[in-house]
Formats: sequence, C-alpha cells, structure tokens
Amino acid sequence: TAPVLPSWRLTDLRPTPDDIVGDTLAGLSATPKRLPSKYFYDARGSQLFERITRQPEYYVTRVELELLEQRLPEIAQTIGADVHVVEYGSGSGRKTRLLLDALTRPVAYTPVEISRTTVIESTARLAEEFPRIEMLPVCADFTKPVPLPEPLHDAQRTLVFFPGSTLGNFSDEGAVELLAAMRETMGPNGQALVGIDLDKDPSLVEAAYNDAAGVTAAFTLNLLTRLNREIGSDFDLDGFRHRAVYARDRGRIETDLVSLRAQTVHVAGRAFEFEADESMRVEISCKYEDAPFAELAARAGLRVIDGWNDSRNWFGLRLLQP
Ligand code: AVJ
Repeated sequence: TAPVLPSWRLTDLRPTPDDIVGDTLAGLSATPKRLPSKYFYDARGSQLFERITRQPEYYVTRVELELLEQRLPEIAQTIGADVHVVEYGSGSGRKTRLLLDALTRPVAYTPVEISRTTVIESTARLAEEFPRIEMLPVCADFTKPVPLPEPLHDAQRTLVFFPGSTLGNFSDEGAVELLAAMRETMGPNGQALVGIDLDKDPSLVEAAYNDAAGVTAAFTLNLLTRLNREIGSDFDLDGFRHRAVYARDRGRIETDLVSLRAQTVHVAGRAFEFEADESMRVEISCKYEDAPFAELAARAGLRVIDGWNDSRNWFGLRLLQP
C-alpha cells in the first residue's frame, strides 16, 4: 500500500526556547517568591489538567462546552462565512471541533502552539476529521504577533479563537500585551472569540481550584516535580502545600505553594531560604466583570462587539474586533 503523506506542513517560526533556569532563579529571587504558571504543562501536568476538567467542582470547561454547544449557531451567524480560524493553544480539540462544525465554509485552520510536537499531533487529528479544511499549523509564541500563512482559498476574515479562559492566567498588563499582539495577528478586518471566566460566588470559585479529590493540588505540586527533573532543583514535595484563594477585590484566584516549614532549596548552585508558612505565587486565574474586561480590550485597541454567557453567568464568550 502507498504511504499516506500528510496533506499539510508546519510553519515553524522557531519561537525562542523557554529559559526555565533563568525564570526559576528570577522567581525565587523575587519578594514575594513566584514561579511562572506556563511551566505547569509538561506531559504529566497536561494530563492532570485534563483530569481537573472532569472534576465535579471545576465548572470552567463544562460550562464553556455547554455554552458553545448552545450558542455556536448564533455566534457563527455573527462571524459570517469563509473565515480562516486561528486557534491559540491546542487543548483536547473538543472546542475546535464544535467551532469548525458550526462555521459556514471555514477555509483554513491554524493552530498556534509553542510546542512543536503538540501542534503536529493536534493538526494530524483534526486533518482527518476535517478533510475539506486547509490545515496551516504554526509553531510560534502567541503572546507575540504571528505572521499567518496564506490560505489557498481567500478568506473573508481571520478569526482568532482563544477559549478556556487562558487569558485569565495573565496579569492585566500581560493580557493587554497578548490582546494587542492578537489584534496584529488578526489584522484590521479580523475578529477574536475569547472565553472568559466570570466573577461569581467565591465559594464556587474556590471549590473549583480546591477540588476534593486533590487533583488541582497534585497539578500545582507537579510544577516542583518538573523543575526537580528538568533543572536539578531539590524542592521537597512534602515540604509545600497547595493553596488557592479567591481575592475577589482583585478579581482573581491566587494559587500559592506554601512552605510547611523553614527550609532551603537549591537551584543551579544557588540556595534559597523559605520561612515556615512562606508562600510562593504560582498562578493567577482572573474572573472578569464586563466593564473591566471591555476596558482591558480597549487598552489593546479592541472593542467587545458581542457576547454570550451561560444561563447562570458563570462563563462568557466575547467577540472582539479592532
Ligand atoms: C488553563 C485557564 C483553563 O485557570 O482555570 C485550572 C488552569 N489551574 N486549575 C484555569 C487551571 C488550576 C486553568 N486554565
């Protein structure tokens, strides 16, 4: 039998590799200490995140999927036909499938991912399911403007799809920078469909980030396991605990690793002292209100032109354009 060749090729924009040692040293040298949440997603971290999305307390993914299932016909009408879909990050592909099924004649699909292997794997899966959509995967850092490959068939517009409330893991300054880069990427006639988690009863939010089965705690602590393996640090996994608190005044979940005792951690030949009870910030997850979100978009030169929430106003999709 003839070998099956892929009908697509990767555009590799060679994103600058992560400086995991430098970032860790910088975070541990800061006061208060911090570590970047982008390092959560090694193979085990991605697996644990998938498990989080199936926990009964973690409403985020479930509610967004329901919202997409219910409202995508309308959303697709608003967006119009013949779009080039550009997705930031690639998850399980469930949301992508729903979007591509709902849109009228999507002409091309571009997943943008910093991980070469992840973007190749998710493109291969979707290419089989959508043989009529041109696959134009790009390996790049989506926090910077991404020069897009040109589809064979002209698109009416570029639609950036950024679901999952991943935007919420950025500070306001970081989110504005990312949205401004997104505006560059989509171009003057482009649009973006962005998923955002909304402000709600703090007990619901805190339960989602402190699930009873302890999956989120394992996800948080896996960051230390990863650092120990990849950069040879000596974090004691029994020396820290996960803590996630909804700082409602700041509109965000703040996740810390709390040192259970006074201890010393070594990284790349340097020693870092932790006091008992000292906390190290490892993630924020913003829960937005309408006005502040619109203000954030405006700072990036984007307008919120439409929006859809689930019936309880727990999660929202926002359509943005320059
Ligand atoms: C990656 C944005 C969907 O902030 O809710 C889940 C990551 N962290 N539980 C979120 C996460 C802890 C998550 N998102």
